[in-house]
Amino acid sequence: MFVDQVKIYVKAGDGGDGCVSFRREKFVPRGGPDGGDGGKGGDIIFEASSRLSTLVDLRYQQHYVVKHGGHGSGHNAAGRGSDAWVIPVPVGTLVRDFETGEILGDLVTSGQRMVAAKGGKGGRGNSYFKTAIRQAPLEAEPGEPGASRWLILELKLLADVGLVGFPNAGKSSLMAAMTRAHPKIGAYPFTTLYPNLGVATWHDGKRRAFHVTVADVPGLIEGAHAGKGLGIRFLKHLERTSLLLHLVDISVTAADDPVSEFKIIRDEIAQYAQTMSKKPFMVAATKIDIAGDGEKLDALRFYCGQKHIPFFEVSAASTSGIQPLIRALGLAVETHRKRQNELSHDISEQVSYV
Ligand SMILES: Nc1nc2c(ncn2[C@@H]2O[C@H](COP(=O)(O)OP(=O)(O)OP(=O)(O)O)[C@@H](O)[C@H]2O)c(=O)[nH]1
Ligand SMILES: [Mg+2]
Repeated sequence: MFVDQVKIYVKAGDGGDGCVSFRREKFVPRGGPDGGDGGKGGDIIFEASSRLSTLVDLRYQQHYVVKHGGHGSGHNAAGRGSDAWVIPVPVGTLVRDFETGEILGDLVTSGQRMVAAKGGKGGRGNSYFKTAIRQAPLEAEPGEPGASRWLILELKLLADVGLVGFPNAGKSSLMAAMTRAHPKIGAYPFTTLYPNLGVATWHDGKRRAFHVTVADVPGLIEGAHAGKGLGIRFLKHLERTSLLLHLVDISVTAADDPVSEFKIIRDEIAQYAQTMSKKPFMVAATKIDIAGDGEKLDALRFYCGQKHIPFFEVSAASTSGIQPLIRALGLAVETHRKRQNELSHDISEQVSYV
C-alpha cells in the first residue's frame, strides 16, 4: 500500500529526576550529600532511508513515546539516559508541525537525520547544591519534560523526470524500458495506482555515467483536477522534478487527435498548479511500432515543431528511440542541476557580502 501522508504524535523522553541522598558509611561521620543526577530523556529522530518508498508503517502506529531517563541515585550515581527512538522514513519526507503548519525538516538524502522532539535534561542531584554554608542540601531538581507534538509527515518523491499522460499511454512500459524498475503494465487504463521510481543511466561520451531518476505516476484524464479518475493527487510527487515528459499514444488504437489529447493533459496540470505548468517539458510519441499509417504521429510532430517543444518518437516494445530520449533527458537534467547550483551559489555570495 502506498501512503504519502500521515499524522503522528511524538513525545521525547523526560529527563530523570535528580536524587537526594547522603553518604552513610562506617567511620565517615556526616558523609555529605551524594545524590546523583537524572539521565537525559531520549530524542525522537527521523532518518531518511532509500529502502522505504511509502509512509505506510507510520499509518499503523500513531504514537511514539520515548521512556524517561533513569533517576539519579546515591553514591553520586547518575541515571542512565534513555535511548533515542530512530524512526525510518522514505527519502523525500517533509515534516510539519500539525498546529502551526511550519516545515520542521525535509529529508532529501538517504541517511539524513533530524531531531523531531528533544529529550529533557536530567535533573541535578543534591550533591550539586552543596556549598560551604549548606552542607546538607535537601533539594534536587526534577527532570525536564521531553518535547512533544503532533506532526504531519508528507512524502513528496524526489525524481528528476516525471512521466505524465493519459492512462494506457505507455508510461510504465517506457519506465521499464528506460530503467531497471518493473512497474505493472496492463492493456487497460489505471494499471498504475501509485507512483513508482526508476533510475535511468546516461553516459556523456567521456565515460562518465549520470543517473536520472524517473517517476511514473497514475494516468490523468480530463477533469482529473475535479477528482475524475484517480484525480491529480499524485501530481504532488512531480512537484520536485526538473522536467516533465508528456507521453502521447499515437498507435492505431489511440484517440484520433493526439494534439488535443496532449492539450487536455497540459490543462489538467495548469489546473493543479501554475508552478507545474511552468516546468520545462518534452513530448514523446509512444508505441511507434504500431503507428499504422503514421498520420497521428505526423500531426503531433508537426505541432511540437511549430511550438518548439522538444519531440521524441519511442517504442517501449522495440526499444526504438529509447537511448536518444535518455540522453536528452540526461542533458536537460544536468543543465537544470547546474543552474540550481549556480543559483544557490549566487544567493550565498549575496548573503556573504551583505
Ligand atoms: N505495441 C506496443 N505496445 C505498448 C508500447 N508501450 C506500451 N504498450 C502497451 O500499452 C498498454 C498500456 O501500457 P502501460 O505501460 O501499462 O501504460 P500506462 O501509461 O502506464 O497506463 P496506466 O498505468 O494505466 O496509466 C499495455 O498493454 C502495453 O503493453 C509500445 O511501445 N508498443
Ligand atoms: Mg502505468
